[in-house]
Amino acid sequence: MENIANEQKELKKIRFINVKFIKSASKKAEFIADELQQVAIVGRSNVGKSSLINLLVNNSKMAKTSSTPGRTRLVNYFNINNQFYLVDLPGYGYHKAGKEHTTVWDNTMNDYFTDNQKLKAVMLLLDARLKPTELDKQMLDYLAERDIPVVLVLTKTDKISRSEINLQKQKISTELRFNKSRIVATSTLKKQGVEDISQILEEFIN
Ligand SMILES: Nc1nc2c(ncn2[C@@H]2O[C@H](COP(=O)(O)OP(=O)(O)OP(=O)(O)O)[C@@H](O)[C@H]2O)c(=O)[nH]1
Ligand SMILES: [Mg+2]
Repeated sequence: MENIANEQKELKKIRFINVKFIKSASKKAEFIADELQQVAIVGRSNVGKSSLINLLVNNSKMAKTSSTPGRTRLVNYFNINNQFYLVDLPGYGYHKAGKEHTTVWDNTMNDYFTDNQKLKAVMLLLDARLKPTELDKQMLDYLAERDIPVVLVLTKTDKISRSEINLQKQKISTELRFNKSRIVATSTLKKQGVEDISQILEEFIN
């Protein structure tokens, strides 16, 4: 019986097989509003959003990554198996000289999240080594207020030990009052976390 249940789970898991970059949008008029569902990726600048996309789709050149924060300034859409869009959003908390971000969402982000019926889940990325910032908490509250399901993704776990990863999961779960089963540890360097994310996303995409 258990085998059958496991097999069914395997079959339902999200696979990233047929992946296409569709477009970059800079304003509401350019956003995609077709019938496909969407899963968005948000997080502080430089936390590893574009790298995570590349890990998931198994192509290091799909999304542009950079060691310079603030690289992704646009909303980038990737079509996954004609099943849903993976959406790479601009990072927050990037301090450009004379232009400080005091809130998480600029107008583009607000427009993206407002009345987006096709948005089924958001992956909120947190550096596994750091405490969540005020902006991370604002983002989480913002999504909670809109009843948008969130998966917390810890990035760069290759930089800490396994026990530190577990401790961090526990701390974050307590501090943010967040269900531990929705916290995933990832490393793009070690190619870890794809299976867990695939399984969790399956709950939201149908
Ligand atoms: N060691 C390690 N480095 C990582 C990992 N993921 C990302 N990085 C590095 O972190 C830096 C930022 O990665 P990006 O994927 O460009 O980050 P981003 O969140 O898309 O950044 P913005 O587009 O600027 O908001 C790059 O130098 C990556 O190589 C990881 O799992 N392990
Ligand atoms: Mg990026």
